[in-house]
Amino acid sequence: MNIDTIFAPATASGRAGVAMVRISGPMANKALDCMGVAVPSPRVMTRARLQDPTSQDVLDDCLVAWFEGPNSFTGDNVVELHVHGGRAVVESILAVLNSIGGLRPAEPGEFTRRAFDAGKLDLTQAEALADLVDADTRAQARQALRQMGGALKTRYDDWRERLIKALAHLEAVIDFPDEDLPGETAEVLWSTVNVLEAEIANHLADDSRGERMRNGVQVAIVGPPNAGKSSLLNLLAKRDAAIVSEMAGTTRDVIDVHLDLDGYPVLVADTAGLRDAQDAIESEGVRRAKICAKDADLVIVLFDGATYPERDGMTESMVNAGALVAVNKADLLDQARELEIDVDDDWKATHFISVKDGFGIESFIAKLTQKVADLCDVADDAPITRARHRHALEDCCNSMARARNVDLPELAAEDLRLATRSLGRLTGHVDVEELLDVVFRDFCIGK
Ligand SMILES: Nc1nc2c(ncn2[C@@H]2O[C@H](COP(=O)(O)OP(=O)(O)O)[C@@H](O)[C@H]2O)c(=O)[nH]1
Ligand SMILES: [Mg+2]
Repeated sequence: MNIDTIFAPATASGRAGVAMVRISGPMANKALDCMGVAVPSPRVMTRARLQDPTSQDVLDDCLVAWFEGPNSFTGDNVVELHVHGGRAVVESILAVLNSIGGLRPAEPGEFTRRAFDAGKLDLTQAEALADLVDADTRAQARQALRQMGGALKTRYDDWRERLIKALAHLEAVIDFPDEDLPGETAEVLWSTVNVLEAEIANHLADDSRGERMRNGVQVAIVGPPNAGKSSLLNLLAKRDAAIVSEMAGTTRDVIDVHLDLDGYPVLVADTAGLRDAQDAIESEGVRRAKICAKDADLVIVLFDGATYPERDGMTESMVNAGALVAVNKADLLDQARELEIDVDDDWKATHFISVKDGFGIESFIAKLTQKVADLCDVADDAPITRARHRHALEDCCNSMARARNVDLPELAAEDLRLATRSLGRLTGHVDVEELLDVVFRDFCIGK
């Protein structure tokens, strides 16, 4: 049981219709009492008048919800004060709570930490909760909600249980070498390990899609100066994020803009035009543009229609397998609209667009959206969403591979124990020994 009673606003600060202040801990009901409110029926929103305990001033006429532990988010006694969202109201309530002995302001993440400690959620669900709060797009929110619902937890718990059973088999072989163990024990154990290794490897081979969904797909627009890169960025952003000018070399630094592309999170970078730069600053800009393209998940290579069909060599070198290639200023090309069907091989996969008059933009954006979706959509409903997951799973696979390759069963057991611990780290379970005891108790050793 937590000794401290903590409190904090659960809603963002600033002017709003309603703000929610949460109190969690053994003194939560006492806090209500101090403010002149009788503890209401649990889980029923109840209207109440909060009073300052010293001056008896009314702090707010509000709604109060009472959750009696352990049936609450944190597992503690929890009070939610749904008050009017003005700064003065919230501040005065926080000041009163602070003045009550045994209450203190919560640390960041402390409510969720308590929920984790109380076993209300595992680490992957706690992470998903943070992701849901941070989600900017629908697809991100969907992914976070699935993970919060236990999609990863269920899978990792299942793997861990199976591995612990395999380990228990191995321990039996070690501890009872003279017993008449079922003949297939070793076989069963290693086939379990092999199947698990394959399942985890398959889960890992997702091309980081879940992580990309969480962080946003990095898209870089590159091309020669004046191709219309900044104009394209502004069109995608639906605002004047970058300066557009007929002066070549206007964009010198990388400009990032967050976009919601049909529900998918995208971070588009506008870059300096690729050319042999005129000065040190521009040359640094070109260097950054190249790095940006290299790090990007997707590169939009934009050629200048004013020079079509001549291709700029530096820009051409940026075309990679997944690149989205376009020629801008199609309005300048009389033939361009016919060229769409009759371009030579080199230009086949190219979109002819005009940021100026909108020609080809719709299908260009549709293609961009499709590519972005391909980069973060997973068939799996429980993708890896953090590097932390990836590292722990890789450690687990490495330990299993080592276990298979050592001669002594004692050494193999140690490696399998490390493998279960890696899985335990994912969900926050570390009590491997304890679970082994449980499994062992039920384990048949032929007696
Ligand atoms: N004719 C025409 N001009 C364009 C088009 N898109 C951009 N421009 C112009 O091309 C110049 C360079 O554009 P900008 O976006 O700054 O190019 P950047 O150097 O690649 O970023 C500006 O004068 C734009 O107004 C287009 O589709 N057609
Ligand atoms: Mg520019």
